[in-house]
Amino acid sequence: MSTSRRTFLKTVGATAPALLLSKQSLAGRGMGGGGGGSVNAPVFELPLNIPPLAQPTGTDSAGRPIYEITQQDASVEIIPGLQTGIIGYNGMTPGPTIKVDANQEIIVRQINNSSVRTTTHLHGGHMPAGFDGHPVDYVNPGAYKDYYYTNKQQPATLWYHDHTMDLTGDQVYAGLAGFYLMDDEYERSLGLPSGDHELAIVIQDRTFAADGSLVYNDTIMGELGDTILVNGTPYPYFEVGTARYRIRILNGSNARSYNLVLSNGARFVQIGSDGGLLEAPVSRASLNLAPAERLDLIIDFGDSAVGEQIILENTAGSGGTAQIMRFDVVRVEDDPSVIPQVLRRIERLNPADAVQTRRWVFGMRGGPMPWVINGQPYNEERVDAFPRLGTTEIWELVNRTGMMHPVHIHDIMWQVLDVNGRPPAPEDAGWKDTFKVPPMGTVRVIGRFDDYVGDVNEITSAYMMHCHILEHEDHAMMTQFIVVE
Ligand SMILES: [Cu+2]
Repeated sequence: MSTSRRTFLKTVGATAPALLLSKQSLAGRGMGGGGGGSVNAPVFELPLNIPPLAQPTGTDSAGRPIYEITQQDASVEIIPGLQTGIIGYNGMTPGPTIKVDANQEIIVRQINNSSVRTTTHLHGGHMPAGFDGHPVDYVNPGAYKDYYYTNKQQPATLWYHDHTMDLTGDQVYAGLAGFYLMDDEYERSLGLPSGDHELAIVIQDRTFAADGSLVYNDTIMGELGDTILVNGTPYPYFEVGTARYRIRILNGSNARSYNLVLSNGARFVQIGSDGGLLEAPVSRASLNLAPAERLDLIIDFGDSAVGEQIILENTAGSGGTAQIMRFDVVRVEDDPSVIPQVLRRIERLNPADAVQTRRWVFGMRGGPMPWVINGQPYNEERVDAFPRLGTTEIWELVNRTGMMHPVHIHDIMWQVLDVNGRPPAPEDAGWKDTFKVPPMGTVRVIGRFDDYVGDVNEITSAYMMHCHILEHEDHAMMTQFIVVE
């Protein structure tokens, strides 16, 4: 590991993907209409990309499957006729989807053949300390790291992405993100839509220069693109039958939040959130989704006619960000799927069991690292909490700024106790790892630090808490904790 003292200067030098991202001013460039962006991305002309499933390449001495993923610079066609430089897992964005069962231990060997140093975090994963992708647990170009994932948790929609010190925003924007989907026998027995009626989509906003290169300005307030990609494709279409579909949605954008609706006015049925299934389905007309949050949804096309086209819209966007993708109803189908009224029992954590309440104030100050927690920017050599293994704590997330911060806590899943003093909405009442903390508001969450302890002398055994607007994270709205015996 690196123990070098971190400077708080954002150095864009040898470690930045400078060749891949053109940092140019957007001033004076018109926002395109329709598809948005400066390059006129096609709208509803390209089919939805489904990333390939990663396959194990072998097993370790304990019989655990090993998945090998290679991080590499690549040139890909995102906008037809143009080449875009990316950094991708296996050279693609999103990377291959890893699919595992809960409690199946695996090794993911991340081989860094890219031009930049990296770390890889499994977002939503509960894994032993030291494998969390700490920001300074660098994997240099030409090196690799075996990430040991125990998957000792409820099945959920996870994702793996870059988490490199100061450069997470740059390197996720450049393409380093992919799905990690967890399942189990119980979930498969529920009768939910499955097979080709089950898909995962990641929504990301990007800006492309006229030559096809990605434009990243590293705006301290949060990078907003003008073009929507779904699974790496601009404004795709997806053909469906007259049946229910299970669709997991990840907001993989650096900074943009979405408010999703269907153009035919139909409602969504939400069955899960960050940490897996809810106790019961929730009918929702619109879906507010902050960066890094996940939704597990049923969309029912059973009442639609063949030929109907239903657009997934974003009422929080305008111009090129007002539309996401289109579902084209192309065939009549029988639908054997069901939506059980009880999905999964959730053990309620009891505030009376909390041994500790910690208060974390998310704020802003002057200078190059303006985003702070409890008045301080992240410092890799400072650990701000040492929760004890097996104990329950309440964390108060206090926002002293005028904008929402999606706060993400690594290691364990949490339950929301209240938002500005009020109980969470049903869709936020399951297990979560990312919390929308409203402007000048407070969210209280409760969690139990089970299974894994770190080493107080080994900083890469710390887990992180940070804002998941990646530019806020990179400009220091991050802290770390080590779980101790
Ligand atoms: Cu933030």
